[in-house]
Amino acid sequence: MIRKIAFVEPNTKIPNFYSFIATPRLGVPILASILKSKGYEVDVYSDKIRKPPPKELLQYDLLGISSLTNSSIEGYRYADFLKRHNKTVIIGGPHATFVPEESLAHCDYVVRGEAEETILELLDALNNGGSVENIKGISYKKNGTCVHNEDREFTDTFLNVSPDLSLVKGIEDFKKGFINKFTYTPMVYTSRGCPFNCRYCTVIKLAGRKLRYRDQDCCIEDVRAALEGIEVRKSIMIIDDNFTVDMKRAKELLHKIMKLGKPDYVLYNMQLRVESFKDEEFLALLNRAGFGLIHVGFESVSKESLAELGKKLGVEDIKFVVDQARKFGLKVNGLFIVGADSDSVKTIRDTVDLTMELDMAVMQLFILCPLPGSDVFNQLTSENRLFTRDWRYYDCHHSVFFPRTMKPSTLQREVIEANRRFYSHSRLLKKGSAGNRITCGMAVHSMEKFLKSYAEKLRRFEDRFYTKDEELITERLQENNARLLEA
Ligand code: B12
Ligand code: SF4
Repeated sequence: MIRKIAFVEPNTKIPNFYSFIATPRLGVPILASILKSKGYEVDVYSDKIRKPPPKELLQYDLLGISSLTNSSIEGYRYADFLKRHNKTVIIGGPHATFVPEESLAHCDYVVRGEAEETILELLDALNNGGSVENIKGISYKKNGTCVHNEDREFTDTFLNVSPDLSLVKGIEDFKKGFINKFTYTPMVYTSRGCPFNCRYCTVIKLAGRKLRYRDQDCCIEDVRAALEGIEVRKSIMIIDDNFTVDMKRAKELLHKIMKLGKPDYVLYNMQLRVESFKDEEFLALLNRAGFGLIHVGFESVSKESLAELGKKLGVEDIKFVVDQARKFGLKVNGLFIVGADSDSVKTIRDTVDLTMELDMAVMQLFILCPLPGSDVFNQLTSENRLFTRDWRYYDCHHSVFFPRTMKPSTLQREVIEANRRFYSHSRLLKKGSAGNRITCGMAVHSMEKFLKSYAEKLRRFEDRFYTKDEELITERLQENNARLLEA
């Protein structure tokens, strides 16, 4: 009989931009809250908060592992250990959803996509000897063959469920820690889904195109809980993929957040699309509600690359956003992606020039990452351009495919250089330099050593795939076995 359940969220050991942000994703705490309400005894482990000694996990009847692509290998390590001790193991989350067969080599069941309903049906079947054949959204093995049941429809079960973060083992002690006090970053979400279709993103496949909105009171309760006990300068992240699809609701929520009140040293941040900056009433509300940094996915300064990535923007939009933000006392974190087929070394340099010229508070320059499930992944796989399947490097910081007009190591080194320029010590020390820039600068500098040594690894095998002008020789791609990095 399964009564005692633990979820584990592994973390990657390779540092990324977010290594300083210590917070569990919300998916597993949501599932844990639902299971607890049904009478199960549930704990959540997050490596970022408290990495469990593997033996501690053996006390549970069933374990659920949640991984992103870059933490999947660490997740498999947990799963293999638990399987060696004959535990029932389920793997779910964004990575397993798109590579269920790979994940099934390490566990009993894979839950694909949203799991609020699936997990209850699966536990019911396991506890009562029922069949799993009709449970939508799961994959499992039958006589050594992988069976993928039909996909599950998007659910509404989560609309008034709050993720109970007290179920995360060690979280209260963690939050009091000298440094953790600063790095623990509460997250709140108010909706799921996104109507857009960026080619590098998997959100619409994970959460759907149609927006599903959580109950507003529930969201505000979550913000209130996030504010509790904060004593130091801190950001609270509103993590909706698209907060402003329903602008009326967005404004209502901001009014309610404003009414909660908050200490001055706490600021909210969220991600917004460029269109939202046209609504000045909204921007004024953001400022009054206490928002500081706004993350904006500009993605590129090149029209061709934008078209390739599925975005309809231009440099004028970037300037417009920065001006509007400044007018309303908000800071901009410009998110850019480089490495698309139309990108050249010049595009990368132009990007950092523009961000510096506009004096953006923060810049995040990502390398195009073919996340399993995305159109970009499917395209690059079909063109045999992925040179590694070591998922640890699929974190938007490492070059994992052959770009068209520069070698992978050139892409890698140009990004390192761009970051060095944007986060140069003189710019970090400049009077008035935003606190956010200093924090992000620390993250960038802490990654540099790893990224440089990665660039060196790329040089071991890339030359034969490029002309002396660094044009990709596509005919040579037949020599690529997608394991070149590992060789
Ligand atoms: C908030 C967020 C962040 C935050 C915090 C993340 C964190 N703590 O790791 C920040 C900004 C730091 C961040 C960083 C990154 N993120 Co992020 N992030 C998100 C976002 C917007 C929300 C995550 C969330 O809480 N979702 C809400 C819950 C409800 O969804 P969920 O976690 O997927 O859980 C559901 C199911 O997947 C399933 N499930 C999940 N786990 C399990 C386990 C079991 C056992 C079962 C049965 C089911 C199950 O059930 C849940 C309920 O239905 C998602 C997009 C999204 N909409 O999900 C991207 C997303 C998770 N991030 C993504 C990526 C790529 C990254 C980065 C690598 C790079 C980047 N540029 O953003 C870094 C890596 C960070 C790291 N940990 O190493 C990708 C992951 C894709 C993938 N295949 O790995 C996503 C999906 C966005 C995308 N572009 O497609 N991220
Ligand atoms: S990148 Fe953002 S806007 Fe584009 S599809 Fe993903 S969630 Fe939607």
